[in-house]
Amino acid sequence: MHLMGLHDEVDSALMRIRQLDFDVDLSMSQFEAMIRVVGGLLSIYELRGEKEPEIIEKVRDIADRLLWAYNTTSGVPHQTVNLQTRIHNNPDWSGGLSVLSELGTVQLELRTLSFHTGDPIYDMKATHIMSVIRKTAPRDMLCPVFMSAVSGRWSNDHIALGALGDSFYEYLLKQYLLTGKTEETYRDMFAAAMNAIVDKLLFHSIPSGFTFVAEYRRGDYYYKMDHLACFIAGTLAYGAHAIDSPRKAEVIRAAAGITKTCYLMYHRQASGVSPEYVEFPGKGDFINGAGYYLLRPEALEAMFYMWRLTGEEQYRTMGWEMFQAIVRHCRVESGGFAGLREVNVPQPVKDNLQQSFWLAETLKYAFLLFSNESVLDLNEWVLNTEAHPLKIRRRDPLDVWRAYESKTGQVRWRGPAKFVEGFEVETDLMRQQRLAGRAIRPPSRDSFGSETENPGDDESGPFDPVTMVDSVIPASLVKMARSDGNVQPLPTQDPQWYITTTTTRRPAPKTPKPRVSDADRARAVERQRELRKREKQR
Ligand code: DMJ
Repeated sequence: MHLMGLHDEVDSALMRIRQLDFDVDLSMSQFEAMIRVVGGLLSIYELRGEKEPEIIEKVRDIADRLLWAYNTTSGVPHQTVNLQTRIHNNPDWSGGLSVLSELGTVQLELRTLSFHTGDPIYDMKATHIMSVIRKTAPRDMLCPVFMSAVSGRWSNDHIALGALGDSFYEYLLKQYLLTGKTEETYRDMFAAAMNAIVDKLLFHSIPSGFTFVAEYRRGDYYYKMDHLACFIAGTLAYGAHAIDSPRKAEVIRAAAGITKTCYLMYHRQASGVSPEYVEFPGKGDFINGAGYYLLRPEALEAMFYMWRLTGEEQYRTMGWEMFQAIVRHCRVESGGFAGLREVNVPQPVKDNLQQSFWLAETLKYAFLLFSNESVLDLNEWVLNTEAHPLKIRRRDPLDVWRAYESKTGQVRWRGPAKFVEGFEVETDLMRQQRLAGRAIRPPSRDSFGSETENPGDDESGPFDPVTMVDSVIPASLVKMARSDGNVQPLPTQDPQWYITTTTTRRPAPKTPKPRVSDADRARAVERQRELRKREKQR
């Protein structure tokens, strides 16, 4: 609405947002809430000139609740979190594991939130996940789609650019772009993934030569492409250009091929709307997999990036045909839009749901495809995975600390940071608790500055209090410990900050924490609820 100049509508939406109460007994996906709610609110805050602190307070309220899901042994977040009870977990369908596209797609939002609040906790949580990934990722950066939140290790060989994997690859590039191309580690990770996608996952169907990206699992290729995977065309083309890859021409050619196939996924259906996924049996031309359409944006997203990059009219022509088909079949007479149950029929039946990404993404990409570039300058803005624009800022990773210091006066910025490799780091409080043989409880927000990184997982037993990966912490809070466990004094004269770049995991204590039974936990939650109710009544 803001990009379209509908400012009165934005005003009234913000009025409602101010009234939202996030203190509800409701479990939700921390990732979906992060990219939609946190991302959306940060975006409108920035687009309107960063003058409404109450929006940031709202974001902070929900983000702090979502961060409970990050209280795991590895620091890799669980999928689901309850906004009130703090209970967080990974559901059964994923075998109790965390999902790559979720844990790798919160960094733009959390780092932007740190910038605006001056509180580094969000940034640290986000970059910590990237460190866990980097430590165990294959050299080509094609990472399996599931990771254990306990060990921080991958759990199978399934590689996908569609469901479960997609936006992880998008955020490798966009993390590099968001900080004004200052963090080369993300450029390198993206470049590795980009090259591997083109070298290992890209195919051309027989006989028609449709370009597509396959999945890989159980030691073999699976020739299937999700509608979700169409985003990779835009990401590859935009990325090759942004990092000025020596393989730029080749990558843009591959991206153009994928974009064309995504168009054909629409064009070849009786309704003109794409199915959820297609299969290329034996690398043959595609046939429909699941035939439903959820109002997804990725094909129009590809058209948008290809148009911006090449200026070739064909992308507007294809996009217009797709957009018209969607509007023709998905518009609901009484208002709004809905998905379709089966697309390969002339008159598809609607489902009963308007996904929020229809407004945030699909319509936005369609609008931007036909707008002047000045409506959204990609030199100034990066679109998060839900297409909410976030402002590009050249950033020193220490800026969040400086801002925190100047705001609270709690720590003083005087000198350069000390980069520490091969050390474990622990704060005084961590040390005291370790020596006393006590597991550290997850910190409350108030305890920031003493215990922020890698809080223990209250559900999966004791955690290693001295593991801290690629973090920035003020020297005043640090004791150094070598990996043999002997605590050493600070090794140099009075550095103000420590940045750890590696860590050695200390074996978890032998004596397991007494397990709390499900019944006990349920009783405790019930008790809490009762107390809160009484509190409210009072
Ligand atoms: C959106 O929520 C985001 O683009 C996400 O990254 C994956 N897919 C949906 C829309 O299809």
